[in-house]
Amino acid sequence: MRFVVANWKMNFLSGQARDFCEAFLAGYSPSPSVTAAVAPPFHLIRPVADSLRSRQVRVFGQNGHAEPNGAYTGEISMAQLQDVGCSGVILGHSERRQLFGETDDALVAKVKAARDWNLLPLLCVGETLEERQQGRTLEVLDRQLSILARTGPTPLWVAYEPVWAIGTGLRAEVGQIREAHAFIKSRIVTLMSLNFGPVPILYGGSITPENFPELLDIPEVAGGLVGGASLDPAKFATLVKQAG
Ligand code: G2H
Repeated sequence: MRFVVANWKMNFLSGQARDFCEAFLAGYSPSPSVTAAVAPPFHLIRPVADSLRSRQVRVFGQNGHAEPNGAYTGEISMAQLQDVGCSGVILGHSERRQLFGETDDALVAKVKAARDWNLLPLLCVGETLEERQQGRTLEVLDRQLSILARTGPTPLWVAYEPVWAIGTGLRAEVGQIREAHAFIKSRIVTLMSLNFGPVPILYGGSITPENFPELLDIPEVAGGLVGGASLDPAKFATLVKQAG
């Protein structure tokens, strides 16, 4: 099974999302060997879920709060994500970590809350350019993954997203991806009892239909978390097809 997840980030108004779904569905046929998901901004979750559900495309949140409700202005809870049709949630994206101060400690509670509300956590990990240049890539991945020792067993997907490859057009090299994915896999096996089966490890960072086939050839890569290219319905349909 392979996995392709669209991370729309803070893009699209209602009409644009409607047009996307229409165009995407015209070029998409479900395959038993691919799980496709779209993570829209909050205001689009319900209409996108309604539109894509019949074709087995899953809908994820891009972030969620650990508390089920309460005085947290501007936040959305895992319960609310589930209520509007999500079956998973992206957690720990580097933009959340860098721009909104999301910490590893906060992610422990978020992963637990996602599990409690039957949302699949898609945990993002990855090093900055400075950390890579300092030879600290595996140390950073180790720290980010160590939260799993505190969450308890959970169904999980992980995305390796080197921060320097996100939205920059710079894609990590095959050797760098292999090394990081193999390390992530070995840490997950140590940190978690794999009661929920093997954990898929996706790559993310400047994926396009031009480079995705080469990425999918890497045995350690179970699929992709796609930002920019996922905003084009034809490109996203192509990426899902390539994974099949
Ligand atoms: C990384 C990725 C999606 P992009 O953030 O999560 O975005 O494909 O634009 O690099």
